[in-house]
Amino acid sequence: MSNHLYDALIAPRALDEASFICQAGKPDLSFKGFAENAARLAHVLVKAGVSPGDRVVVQAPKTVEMVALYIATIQAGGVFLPLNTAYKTDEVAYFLSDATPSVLVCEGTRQEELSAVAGTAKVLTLNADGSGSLTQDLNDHSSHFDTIDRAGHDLAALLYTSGTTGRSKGAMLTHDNLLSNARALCDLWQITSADRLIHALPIFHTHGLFVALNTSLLAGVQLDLKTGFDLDAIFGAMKQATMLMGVPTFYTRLLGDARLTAEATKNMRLFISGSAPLLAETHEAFTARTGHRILERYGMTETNMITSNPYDGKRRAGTVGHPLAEIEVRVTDPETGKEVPKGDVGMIEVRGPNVFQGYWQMPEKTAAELRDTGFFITGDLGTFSDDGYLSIVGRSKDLIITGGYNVYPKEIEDVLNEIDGVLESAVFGVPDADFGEAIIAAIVPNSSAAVDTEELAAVVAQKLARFKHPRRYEIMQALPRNTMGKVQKNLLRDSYG
Ligand code: MCA
Ligand code: AMP
Repeated sequence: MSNHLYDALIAPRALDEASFICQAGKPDLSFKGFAENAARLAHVLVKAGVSPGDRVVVQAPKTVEMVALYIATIQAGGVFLPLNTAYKTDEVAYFLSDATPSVLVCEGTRQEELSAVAGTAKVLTLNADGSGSLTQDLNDHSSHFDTIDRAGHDLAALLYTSGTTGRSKGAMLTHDNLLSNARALCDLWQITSADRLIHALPIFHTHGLFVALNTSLLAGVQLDLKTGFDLDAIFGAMKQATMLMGVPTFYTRLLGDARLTAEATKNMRLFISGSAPLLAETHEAFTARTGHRILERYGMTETNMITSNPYDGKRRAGTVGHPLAEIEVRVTDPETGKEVPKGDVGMIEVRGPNVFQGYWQMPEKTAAELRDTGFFITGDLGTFSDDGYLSIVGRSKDLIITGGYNVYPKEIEDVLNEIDGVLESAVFGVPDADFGEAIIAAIVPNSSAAVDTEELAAVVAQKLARFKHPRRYEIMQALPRNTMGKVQKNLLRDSYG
């Protein structure tokens, strides 16, 4: 009997009484207590109808119980599919119809609206305080569960990532995709059981879910689970912690607080940044204030982590470092797919044990982005320095990254274009001191109609998660286009940034 991921993450510490995870308002749990709760939850999942390979969709507040549910799904042979808690019912309905899960776990307050779109999935609830139908009879179940066999090539997770066509794609990630990456990161970042991680990221994306949790479980790190990014909580936690993983917004917000000093961070060993570009000036300002060099790394939902600045060597601001162990990165000409000379800018492609198996039920999209040779075409443009540091210099995909969340303009434009009185729209990102980029929508009304921006905002609010809402609407007579008729978003960015 073997389960590739579970056996590496949980089995070695299943009897360990050392403290593992804490969350305000809840008793601390040891590794053993955590593993037992995960086993009980695995029984609940099986009772609810989860068979090996079934998807378990979770849209629930961040809790210790949700972390255990992730492990329970793996132990029960299921495929974990977490969703951003900000997604509206329309958005969740798409994921449910595409992934056809056997179980949906959601917050009690949303049970009714989500049950209406859940199809045949059994709906269970999990609330912010850990209560709900998922956990209510937990102690009736055995703390032992006969782990379901799963090989390295079996699916462990399906993570949706939005696309340039506006339709989200489910990235199929195997047990080995996740485990190989966690191993590479633990080795490189020298993560050990002496570490304590401040976990303030959401657990529905790769960063907070896999980079943070899988490495912590693998190395036996203590987890200080925070439900969100709160400066008071972070400064309090830094006294005992050794590591923080965050998006650039974490670091600009820390820098905006006078409490950020060398003294306040003296117990910390490592600050990691990723998911969006960290400005070189943020990097330098952080060093000046604390003496710590932030370690920036680069990854994607489809690939987990790809490159990282070195632990011991020079952490170079404005670069994302070197490829991780066993991962190949090449920079190619987007037209020919041929590698370009070092120093030239091209498409970043990646191959290795980290690369996903393709998009769920989308063979054409998979074929377009995953070459027969195993190289995945990231859509990011980059260049290697002579000494092998990769810098990301742009994106060939029309994508906005706001506070570490990816937003594809097409999805918002589709909603706007449907509204009466809107002839066409163009959504673009402009620099923002807090979120890195902020969303703006340019609207061209029908000649006969006058559009009311408040009405536009109301429709968008009903259909799309808050982080996708344009911060501003600009009404114009026509969109700037090039001779090919393509909207020139760079001109819009220049005018309205
Ligand atoms: C919150 N709001 C946002 C965002 N977050 N708007 C745009 N972009 C956002 N990211 C909205 C809120 O709903 C609120 O709206 C208003 O902005 C102010 O919220 P605030 O309280 O200041 O925000 P927050 O709750 O403190 O959240 C900011 C945050 C959070 C901490 C940066 O967005 C966050 O945790 N981001 C991390 C995302 C992440 O994990 N990315 C990893 C993806 P209102 O005023 O109307 O209430 S994985 C990935 O990208 C790859 C694989 C990788 O390499 O890691
Ligand atoms: P996602 O599709 O949500 O997994 O986001 C992945 C994208 O985030 C990548 O394709 C990059 O464009 C971006 N990204 C991740 N890490 C970094 C980084 N350190 N610097 C710049 N962009 C990054």
